[in-house]
Amino acid sequence: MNVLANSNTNSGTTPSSPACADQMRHDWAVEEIEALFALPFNDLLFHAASVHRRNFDPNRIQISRLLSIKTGKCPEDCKYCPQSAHYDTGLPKEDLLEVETVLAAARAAKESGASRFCMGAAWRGPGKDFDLVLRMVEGVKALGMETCASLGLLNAEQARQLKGAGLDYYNHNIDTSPEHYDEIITTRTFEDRLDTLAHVRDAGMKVCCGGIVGMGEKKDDRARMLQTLANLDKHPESVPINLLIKIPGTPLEGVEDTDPFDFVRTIAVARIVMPESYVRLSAGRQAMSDEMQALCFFAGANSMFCGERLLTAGNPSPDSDRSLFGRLGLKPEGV
Ligand code: SAM
Ligand code: DTB
Ligand code: SF4
Repeated sequence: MNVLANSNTNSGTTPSSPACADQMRHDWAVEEIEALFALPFNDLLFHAASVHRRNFDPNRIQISRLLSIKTGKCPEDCKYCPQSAHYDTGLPKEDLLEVETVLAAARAAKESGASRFCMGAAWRGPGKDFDLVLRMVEGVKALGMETCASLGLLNAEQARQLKGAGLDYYNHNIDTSPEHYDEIITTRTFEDRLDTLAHVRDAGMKVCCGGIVGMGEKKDDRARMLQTLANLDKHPESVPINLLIKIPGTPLEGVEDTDPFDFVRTIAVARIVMPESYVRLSAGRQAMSDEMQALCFFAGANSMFCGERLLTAGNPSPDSDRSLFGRLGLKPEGV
């Protein structure tokens, strides 16, 4: 199979003037995606970079800022997560933050160059404090920022209420392949997650959905995870690819390290199968070299989280990110 059939050497085109539009496919066979993963690294990166520059300015990165609005004590058993009540990770637990505290953080994020503010809550899904979260969304939207929230499972009504409050994106990851899923989470199913994504779409919000690399999955699981995302009726507008942050106390703390090139391959394949989506280089950047991050950008990553903290885990300092952007000639989107 010629998996390079649609690549060319075109460079520097922008989304408004694609020289050769990439086909938006929703019928990827897993064998095709595995064949992309199996390409020689240089061929894969060349293909992905070609797709990237046909659809985006390759030197612009969308910047989001995360805030944990409710930390810890989560009833779910996600084996990677510092916030699950099932594991002792020593994390200080907090109730829902005050609306004003969240808005002050959003103002600071905007001043530091973030265009999107993402609020995460360690919930199975929204509960009694949901009205306060709706006020947070309204307030962040009124600042002129893009809004995103990650609150766990949603029903149709909750999705409508979030849309009504001004939520632009909802983050809900599939995390891994359908086959590997039960090894990682038992308290909610892969289908539950797909149902939430459908409610988000039906309510008219943009979908932010991706997964994690480095949880002991096989290479085929990465292909199946990306196949699931690419074969959704509509590609998620934003696809976070997280490198597992190994959290002491979680069942995955001792899992084997991922080969950095395999992580870059995952970014590249995501870029090829979802040509118009933002692919986000997400959690795990503290464990990556500058060179590895540069390869991820070349392979098509064009979004990231900036700020010292993700939800509860660390992230590179704003100074080191500024320096990296300067050295690579990258610019934040919207500046
Ligand atoms: N509770 C909500 C949920 O699960 O949808 C929202 C927050 S949850 C922390 C959001 C996502 O963060 C997870 O789906 C997972 O992909 C990612 N994540 C959590 N812990 C991580 C870790 N240790 N390393 C990498 N990614 C992680
Ligand atoms: C996503 O895919 N990654 C972000 C966001 N969506 C909500 C969260 C990463 C969390 C990393 C662990 C922590 O900070 O607690
Ligand atoms: Fe809870 Fe989300 Fe962490 Fe799972 S990933 S334990 S749902 S906070």
